[in-house]
Amino acid sequence: MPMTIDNLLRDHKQMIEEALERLLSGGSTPLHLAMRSAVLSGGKRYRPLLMIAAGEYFHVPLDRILPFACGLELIHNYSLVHDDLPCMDDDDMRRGRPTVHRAYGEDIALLTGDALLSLAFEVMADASGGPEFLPQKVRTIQEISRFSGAKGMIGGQFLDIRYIPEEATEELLLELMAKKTGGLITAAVRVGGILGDAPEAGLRALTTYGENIGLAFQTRDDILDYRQDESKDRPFRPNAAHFFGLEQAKTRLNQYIDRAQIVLCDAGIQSESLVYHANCLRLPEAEKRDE
Ligand code: GRG
Repeated sequence: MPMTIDNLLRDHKQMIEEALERLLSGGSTPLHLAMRSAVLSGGKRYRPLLMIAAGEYFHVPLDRILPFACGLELIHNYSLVHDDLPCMDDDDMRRGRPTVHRAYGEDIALLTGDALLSLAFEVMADASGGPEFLPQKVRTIQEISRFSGAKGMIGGQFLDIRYIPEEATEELLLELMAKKTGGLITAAVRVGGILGDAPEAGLRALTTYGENIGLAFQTRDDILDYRQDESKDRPFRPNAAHFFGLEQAKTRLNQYIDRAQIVLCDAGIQSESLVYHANCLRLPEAEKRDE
């Protein structure tokens, strides 16, 4: 029976879940329980799936890519734990459950994020592959460090917490989105390409694809949050639907997705999975009609 894209993604997701469970299986202290609860709580695993999709196109074996896919997902989960803290977004619920600081306390939540970040780098550094793999491994870890740190996700979060709607410019908002959300997403596809020795042109195309998917991801999230955010009793957070208006934000979302797909096509990268991951970001029909 031919493998459908849904079956392929289900298999990859299961493989990621099992690997994450293995990585988090030791220990029974509240810190260990909180780490498990933070990660093994039903995330979509969008970033590791993207990495695997990009890697597969360039013939990277799954066992080679898995430590980096898990590392990136651990970094994403640490960022969610810290982002939910009272000093950041102050959220009570995540993935339909109490946030880590709500369930375990702020002190444990802080340490949970720290420990997940350290574990991510341990897992990636431990990736096996022999001496000839070392330069590629170092380059991959460099990429992930850069896109998750002050030049990437954390830099974007910094712009987010300092955001003043009345003073915001389009350039600032796009930089914030590209770094905060686009950082890890761009890293995911680039790492797939790097592990597969993608040629420079291929890597450039993957980067532009990732950048557009990153902007699409955050724009979509902002559109879905828009009405809800307005009713929240808290300082107004950066939101593309608020900045551009709901209609223009919807147009932009489609443009980002289209651009991501066109750049792949222009580079001759015929990956059904990468096209699928971009299309996943289109709005649900009900949201399109509700205007
Ligand atoms: C505070 C360290 C620190 C970083 C904050 C990524 C980030 C930077 C904050 C997360 C909050 C947020 C709204 C980010 C925008 C990206 C986003 C919508 C994240 C949620 O990602 P999903 O939908 O979540 O992939 P799941 O639950 O599926 O993993």
